[in-house]
Amino acid sequence: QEVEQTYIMIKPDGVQRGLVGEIISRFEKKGFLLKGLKLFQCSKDLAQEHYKDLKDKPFFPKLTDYITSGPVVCMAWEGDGAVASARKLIGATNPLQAEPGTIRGDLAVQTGRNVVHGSDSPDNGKREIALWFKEGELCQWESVQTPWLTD
Ligand code: YYY
Ligand code: MG
Repeated sequence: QEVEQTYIMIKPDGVQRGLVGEIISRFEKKGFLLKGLKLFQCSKDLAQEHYKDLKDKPFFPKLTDYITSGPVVCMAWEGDGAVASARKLIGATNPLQAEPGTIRGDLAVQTGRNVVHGSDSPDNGKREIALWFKEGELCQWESVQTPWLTD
């Protein structure tokens, strides 16, 4: 059985505000395994495909404009329970409701500029990683930390 993977993306505001290292660090320190990482300027088509479940929402045009407004940092992180745990590390969609200690709770104030994306299910984790990464962009490797993180 394959290990769960989640797609995490630092949105253009996170990149512009110099929060890339801070955000990556939270997932790295937690103990997930980094499988893919790149700085990337995405097309409107890709942003629309990524957020296709929201295409009928009134904020959809603004959301896709925002995601394409500058480079994003695309990441694939792996680990048991990585999807739900990453959502907890990220915090609530509205940063004013996100708990202190979460990325959005600590680093953002507005839903429309909430600095980071995380997949909401293992199936979407797979779908989104396949959407944002090409063949050969993910690395198969083992971390020396694994025996110190798991029994
Ligand atoms: O998964 P998450 O990012 O926490 O929220 P979603 O409900 O999937 O919405 C995706 C994205 O859309 C959200 O991060 C900000 C934006 N958005 C918005 O601009 N206004 C809303 N009322 C709801 C969501
Ligand atoms: Mg979502």
